[in-house]
Amino acid sequence: MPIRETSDRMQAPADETLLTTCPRDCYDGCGILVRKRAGRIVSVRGDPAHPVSRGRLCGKCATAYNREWIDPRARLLQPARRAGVKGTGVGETVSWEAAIGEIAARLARIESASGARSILNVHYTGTTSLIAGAFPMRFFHRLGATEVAPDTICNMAGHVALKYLYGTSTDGFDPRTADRASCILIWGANPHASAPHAHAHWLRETDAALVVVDPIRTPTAARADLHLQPFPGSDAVLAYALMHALWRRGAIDHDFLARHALGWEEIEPIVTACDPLSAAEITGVPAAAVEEAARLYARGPSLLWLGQGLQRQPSGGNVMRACALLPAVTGNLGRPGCGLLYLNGNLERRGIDPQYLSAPGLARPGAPRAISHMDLAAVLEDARRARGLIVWNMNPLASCPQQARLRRALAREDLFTVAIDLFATDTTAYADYVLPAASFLEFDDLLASYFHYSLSAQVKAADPPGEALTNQEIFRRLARAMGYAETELYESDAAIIERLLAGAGDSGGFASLAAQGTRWVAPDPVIPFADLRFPTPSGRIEIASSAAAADGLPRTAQCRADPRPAAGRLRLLSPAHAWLLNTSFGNVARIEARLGEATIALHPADAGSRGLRAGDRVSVSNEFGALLLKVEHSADLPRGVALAHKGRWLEAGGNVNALNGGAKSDMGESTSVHGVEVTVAPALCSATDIS
Ligand SMILES: Nc1nc2c(c(=O)[nH]1)N[C@H]1C(S)=C(S)[C@@H](COP(=O)(O)OP(=O)(O)OC[C@H]3O[C@@H](n4cnc5c(=O)[nH]c(N)nc54)[C@H](O)[C@@H]3O)O[C@H]1N2
Ligand SMILES: Nc1nc2c(c(=O)[nH]1)N[C@H]1C(S)=C(S)[C@@H](COP(=O)(O)OP(=O)(O)OC[C@H]3O[C@@H](n4cnc5c(=O)[nH]c(N)nc54)[C@H](O)[C@@H]3O)O[C@H]1N2
Ligand SMILES: [Mo]
Repeated sequence: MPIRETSDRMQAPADETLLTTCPRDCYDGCGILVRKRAGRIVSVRGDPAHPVSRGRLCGKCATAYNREWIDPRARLLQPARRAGVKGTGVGETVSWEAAIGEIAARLARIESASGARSILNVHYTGTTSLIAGAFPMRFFHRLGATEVAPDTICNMAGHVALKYLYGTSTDGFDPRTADRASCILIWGANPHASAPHAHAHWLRETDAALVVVDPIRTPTAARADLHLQPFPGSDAVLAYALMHALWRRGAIDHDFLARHALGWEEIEPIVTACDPLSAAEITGVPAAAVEEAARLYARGPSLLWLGQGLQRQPSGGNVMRACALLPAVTGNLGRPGCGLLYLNGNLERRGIDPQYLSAPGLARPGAPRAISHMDLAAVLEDARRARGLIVWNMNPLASCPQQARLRRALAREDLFTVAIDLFATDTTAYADYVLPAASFLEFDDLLASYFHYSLSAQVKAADPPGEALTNQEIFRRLARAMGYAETELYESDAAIIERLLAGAGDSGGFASLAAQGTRWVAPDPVIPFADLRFPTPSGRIEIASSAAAADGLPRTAQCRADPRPAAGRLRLLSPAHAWLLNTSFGNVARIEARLGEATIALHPADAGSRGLRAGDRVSVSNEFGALLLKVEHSADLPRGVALAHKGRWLEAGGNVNALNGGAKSDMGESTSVHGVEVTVAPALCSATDIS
């Protein structure tokens, strides 16, 4: 599917233009050019001078930002109080004063009756700008609410695994060093969908050989020099087979390992035993392809991009720990063109103190431990543990596991629920109070890409529609109504931006960054681990980790795969779709029309053995739920694997998360959503029967 602006309309006449930055949870972090006329936005496009967007937004953002996102008829405009049955979304508008006063009174009552820990704080990255993403945490720390650990829905297993090995998960290679690489290995990421500009420019402009490891022949994989197509969850075995092939060709850097790593001797016997031929029986990847990947990677310098899809497996932490060994065993670290990347999220590299932003110091002794998103439904249905719920920057009913159970829990009359969003969503329909949020086009903020080492300005282009307020202003008002005295709770956006920019060394202040849009953290590329010191307990790469052992995990990455699905079942992958961005844009009419009915893609042989033709309606089910989907045949999938993308809203009673039982991965209490197994059979009933 082409990723480009959906219309090449004549540029609307404008009397003012300004630069801003896209804050979606996306690797790209595009620069945006907003054109205004008579104070109103007339177009939102890619900034031609921006190194990432280069004058074009992706199709999904260009569509949404020029339509529903700036259309007051589509947006939430005023606070509303529930006036109907939970789930119907029926409410009556109320003033901000009334809404904030009533919410504060309810929260105070819950706190005195059952403790603030019985109020759940559910949030993620609906917007990733720094203040709108983190400032509300100041309020929640002060309140003493139970946080639902945000990364457990996305990438926590990978973070935990990389910290054991390298001491950090957020200091990846600088993409600008790609010109020095002879090979780029993309393992379990699909930038064609999830980083469309990196796919269109960064990957196209490199001379490096491109190797992609993905169970699906994605457009990213199809364009690569080499595609390895393992069965999902078997990547740790593939990683060991690759290390075996590297060992055979003398590409293991023993000198580097002796000086900078601990524990090679503990995995050496596994490496030497895991020959690509035996591994092929588990992974499905032919030995010759592994040998070829080893040849390309061994040439070096080589970059390794470890995607987030990679670790959303039952053994996702182990997978990440095994795959991330490659740079260590070949000495591909600390030099330009070398290294690995998971998420370049380290704010301190930009001179920004994350603790300042979210003020954990406001928490009082005995603050509750965070829970996992995998436990959200169970906790919410338990009246002893959950009396209140505040949701912001997230649409959990569409994005979280155990959808049917979560829906029942949200319907609890005695669960006091507040939801803050731009739009009326599946989740806001269950809230007692729905509060309208301002979009990124409506306030100033700062952004740090998690792929590029950059800092960007988010610049106010218009007033919020109706009475919508920024997340941070909503929580300032709530703090005031709760009678809190701490000054951190009231710090203004302008003061925060000034302080952040001073820390980041931007002497020109916000106006200067806003004129520029985006700047690199430093003119020269960042080289992580240049001194070959690692922030682990030993200061070395911990191939064998005592910290992991102390947490009850194996000392080293294991050479094992998730079990294959039981007979008759398929493993269901639900990764990012090129025209959706998580659950955002699931309500954009043009995108809905383009996507049409929700589908499940099956290998032609898996479809054939079930007597299913393309276009048939099927019931996709397991012990957690059932969905009615339309069949597509796809030879891009291996046998035994089905594909239904994430990000749709709950049409016909549910979306793909109706099938997600919420099993935790092996590390970080994180999601293993790509480990879901389903049965696919001809539909015998209609979608409404199923719901
Ligand atoms: N089956 C399956 N499920 C998945 C995944 C998967 O791979 N498969 N992936 C998971 C992953 S990786 C993630 S990150 C989660 C994401 O899941 P979500 O966090 O639920 O999705 P988002 O689209 O990021 O954002 C949710 C909401 O934020 C709102 N929003 C946007 N800007 C603002 C703002 O400024 N203020 C407020 N208050 N709201 C705003 C949007 O309108 C949207 O409703 O989904 C997870 N769910
Ligand atoms: N267009 C678009 N862009 C997005 C998002 C979106 O929803 N839409 N979501 C954003 C968010 S929150 C995130 S976290 C990122 C995620 O973006 P990515 O890091 O690219 O991760 P995913 O899209 O979950 O999955 C990427 C690939 O991993 C593959 N995969 C699944 N299981 C396995 C496995 O066992 N082994 C291997 N080797 N590969 C496997 C899938 O087939 C898929 O092609 O994208 C961000 N960007
Ligand atoms: Mo994510």
